[in-house]
Amino acid sequence: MAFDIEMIKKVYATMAERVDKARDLVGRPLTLSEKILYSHLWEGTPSQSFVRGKDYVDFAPDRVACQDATAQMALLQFMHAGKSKVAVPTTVHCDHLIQAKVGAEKDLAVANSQSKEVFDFLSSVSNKYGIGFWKPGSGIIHQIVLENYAFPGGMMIGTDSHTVNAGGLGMLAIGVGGADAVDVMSGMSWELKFPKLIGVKLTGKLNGWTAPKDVILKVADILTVKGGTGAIVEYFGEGATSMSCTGKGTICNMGAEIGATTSTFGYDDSMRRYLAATGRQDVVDAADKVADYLTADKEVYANPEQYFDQLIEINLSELEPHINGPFTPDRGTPVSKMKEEAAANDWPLKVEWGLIGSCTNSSYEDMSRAVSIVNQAVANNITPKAEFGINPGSEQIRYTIERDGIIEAFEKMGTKVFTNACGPCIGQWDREGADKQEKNTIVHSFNRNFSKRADGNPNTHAFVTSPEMVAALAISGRLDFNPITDTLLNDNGEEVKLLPPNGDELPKRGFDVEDAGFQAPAEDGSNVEVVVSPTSDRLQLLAPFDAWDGKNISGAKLLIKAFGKCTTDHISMAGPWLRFRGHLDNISNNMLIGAENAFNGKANLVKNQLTGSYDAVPAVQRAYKAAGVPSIVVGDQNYGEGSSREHAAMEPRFLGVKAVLVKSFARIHETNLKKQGMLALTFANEADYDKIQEDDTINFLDLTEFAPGKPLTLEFVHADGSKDIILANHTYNASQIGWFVAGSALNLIAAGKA
Ligand code: MIC
Ligand code: SF4
Repeated sequence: MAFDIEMIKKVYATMAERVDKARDLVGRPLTLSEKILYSHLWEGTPSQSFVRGKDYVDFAPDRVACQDATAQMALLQFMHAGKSKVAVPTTVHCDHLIQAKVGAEKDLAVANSQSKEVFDFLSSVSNKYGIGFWKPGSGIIHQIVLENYAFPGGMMIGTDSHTVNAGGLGMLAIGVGGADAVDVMSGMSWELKFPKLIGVKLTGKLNGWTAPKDVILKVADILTVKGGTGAIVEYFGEGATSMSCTGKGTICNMGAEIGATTSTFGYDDSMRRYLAATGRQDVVDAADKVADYLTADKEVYANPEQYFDQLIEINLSELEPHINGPFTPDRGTPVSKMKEEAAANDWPLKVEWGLIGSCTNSSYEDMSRAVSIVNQAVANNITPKAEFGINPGSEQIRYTIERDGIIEAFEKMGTKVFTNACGPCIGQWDREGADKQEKNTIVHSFNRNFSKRADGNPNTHAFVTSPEMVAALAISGRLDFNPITDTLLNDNGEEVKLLPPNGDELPKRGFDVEDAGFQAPAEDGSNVEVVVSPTSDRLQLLAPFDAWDGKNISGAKLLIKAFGKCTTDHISMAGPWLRFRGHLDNISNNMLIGAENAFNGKANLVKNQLTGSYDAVPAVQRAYKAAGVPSIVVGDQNYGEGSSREHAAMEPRFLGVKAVLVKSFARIHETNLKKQGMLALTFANEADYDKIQEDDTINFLDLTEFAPGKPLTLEFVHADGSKDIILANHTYNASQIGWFVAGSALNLIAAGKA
């Protein structure tokens, strides 16, 4: 039986009435995305139609999921909200804090001892407030959500950008910062600008070496890392229905890489099969009763150009395997072009490592298709040229692939089987020799490949591709190996051509697991004590941020003008810093250390305007804070791309930065800044970015008139006394301005005024 089946039935019980009402109000057939949005309004039955890309709307998500690295901050905030229990079903998953070093058993034991304090904290807070707790080793949040909680037509939020993975089961699942999760856990509405809609029509059928991953690698190449901003991507067509449910999950998962709010697919047989295989026939029975409401109206998919803001068509029969990277997930190269591209760009051709796993590609089907390539290598006496590592997505998958001989087959090739966790995907990879910073290439089935992300080495060229392609490239040891046309030489000197992958969508003998790693919360948690040691370097209780003093900010210094790509990995690095995710003061020492200073091209070296000397960004900001001098950060396009981590907003807030002024923002980061009481501003005229100079002092001229839709005026005083007046746009509505005024959204909740 599914968890929370009564909640799911309740959602379905009102679906028809709400969607029918919405269709009347909107006055035309509805997409699936609209059906889910309109059936999850905070007000209940819809009473008006909303303008996409413009109206802020209050929603009522069905559930919340948090992972350990973000849950610490989310739950520290929730503890301030004054509630005794979470208002909607919520889970916490321990997956980010486990290092991949020697292999699952030892690595997990090390994590359990090193992060004991944090896991104990998360487990006791979960127990106290009615939250389901998934222990370290149980698996990666998004895989567990897909296996246990996601349901067609549902809406959920999660404190991780890849929450969107649950779109594979026909949900609208959206990544948010912890403060947003706190709203919903506290029984409040959750606000989102009504998204635009991008339709992706999939014709034809996947075949040969092409996998679901290639669909999203292609979409990323088309739309780029910001092309999906503010939009939901809805996939449909014969190519969609012929694909597995976990394959759909892969596609939705990497929707985060194009900045999309989320992605989804209509309810179909692949979802029925997956739900049944994961023990949720009850969800199938309930969903079948409202099946028409769990996909778009027929007219929509027949004439999609009339209903979507943008339409993309991809013919799967012609789609080639893609290899995206390095350093950005939207740089797509079809396998047939890799020889030229790699040579033209001087990418190291030798592949050092092949990694299969992460929340994107760690399903049973992924492992089974990848191992079909590995088996061919073993059978043909081919010694793999690169090292191999896998991370199963969950204990259920690990147990089942072990039972089915898949792990053994991987091990025959010397593969390291890491814990069911994020591992190398988030820099939790103790890669031997990474400190030498050699230029090298790795291939992986993950979603992100930003600089330094996997192993901390800025010279590691990481390429993203499907699990089966990772297997082929790692066996060949070459980035430009094309398994469709090229052959390999085996240990007997014979030429061998690999056959295309084949595998089982779902285990023939069903899934199995002994201990999935779940801990249900206490019925009554009022007596559970949550202890945070005042001397801990891992956890720190939060103190409320100061309210706005009602005055214009004046005499602010420019802390950094960041140039080019500035993701949340650049603003608040993960890897070794994950250990401080529950301690705001300590983690603030990584603030913006990865961002490139536009004035000297260096990372983590900025001018301290009080002394004239250069120092690390956190040190300079701490000096400004100590002197009571406000500061601002200037950035480029798509600032804050990537993760949902609100540390990237809380750190500057905590250290005294007042505003972040950029060419454009990624959605989650912009909201995180607003929620923490910061000013998130964009240049009205992007070219003004060039006017900002290293020694600038900034005065806000009309912050006292801060109002929705009204740009703010900033005066930049340069070192020679000359001035530039710069207009800054913002997207704050009235209640969001309230967060700024109060010092943070949480301050309002704590005061009972939200
Ligand atoms: C990521 O993939 O970058 C993460 C780590 O999962 C983040 C969350 C975090 O920083 O904790 C995300 O994607 O939101
Ligand atoms: Fe974990 Fe990587 Fe997925 Fe983020 S993208 S949740 S780090 S596996």
